[in-house]
Amino acid sequence: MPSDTSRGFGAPPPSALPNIPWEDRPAGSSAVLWRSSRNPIIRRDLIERSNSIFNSAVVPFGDAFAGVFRIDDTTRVMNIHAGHSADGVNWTIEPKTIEWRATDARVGEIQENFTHAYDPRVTWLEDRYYVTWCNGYHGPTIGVGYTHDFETFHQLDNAYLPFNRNGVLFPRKVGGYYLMLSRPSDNGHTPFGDIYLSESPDLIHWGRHRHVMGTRPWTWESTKVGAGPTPIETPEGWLLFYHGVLTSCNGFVYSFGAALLDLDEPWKVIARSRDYMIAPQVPYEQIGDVQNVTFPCAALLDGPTGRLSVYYGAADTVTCLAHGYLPEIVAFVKART
Ligand code: BMA
Repeated sequence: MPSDTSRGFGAPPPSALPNIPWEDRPAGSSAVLWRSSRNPIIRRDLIERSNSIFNSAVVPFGDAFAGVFRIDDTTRVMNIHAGHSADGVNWTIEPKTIEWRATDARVGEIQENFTHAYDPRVTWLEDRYYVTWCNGYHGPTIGVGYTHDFETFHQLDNAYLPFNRNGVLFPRKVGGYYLMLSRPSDNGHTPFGDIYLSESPDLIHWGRHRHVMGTRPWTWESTKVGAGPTPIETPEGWLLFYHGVLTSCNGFVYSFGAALLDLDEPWKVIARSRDYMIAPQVPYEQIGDVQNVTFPCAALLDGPTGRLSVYYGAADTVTCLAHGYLPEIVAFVKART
């Protein structure tokens, strides 16, 4: 637990993050994002009865870091757990799953049907950390909840009808509404998927759904795309890391890149990288419970230096880090759009 609780309890995370987990670009590399030499930073069996820890979300919290982690247990139930870290690399993860307190009796109706919770995102919004995740309710849909302290968690209603995945909140209202990206899907390993944007006055009722972006034939993102970390506000637009999937003769291949969305009308894409930034190319991304998966769910930014660190799941088994510089990432997105 962070010793200084003056931040993280009701105060926004700082834009300067001098303690961001970081490694310089390796000599001789020209990659826009490079992998941490400490990968995988979280091994699959960090806690008891854990089969795998991946596709997880991290935020600054106090003088340290907190997160919500996807853990598939040894029964292969998918659920989410809170965790803390002083340096963003070495994590202490709660052995118990998050116990959601219903914000009203009707939320209890959806809790009675718990089947699974996975692929969390965490977003500082107004005065608290919101968590969105893939919540099983007659199939996958998007669960929404919040916490002030990563100890007590409160659950709101699901955002959408099933089937939906990859629900990602914007970190502020735009045009007077809360905004969320999502990817309508099917009840299986969905062989399609575009990113949509929905708006809400209260984080409960979602509507005015707009198409944001779809697939691109004959590329790394030809089968489906899905939003990754919370969009990052830049003067050039909202920077959205997203995963793209192609179907090879051995199944799905999950890579990731980024796009820039209009600041005021984020359903409009300003630029989008033709090339992926990370694709499964090293053993811990290629070999695991699901081969060939790199799946980003969170990013940290040190504003003054532009240093940016992305947390991504690898091969549905472990959690990894990659690093880059925000201005270079934006330039990469705009260079070959
Ligand atoms: C998606 C989700 C992700 C997973 C990916 C690859 O449908 O289940 O959690 O990383 O498939 O298996």
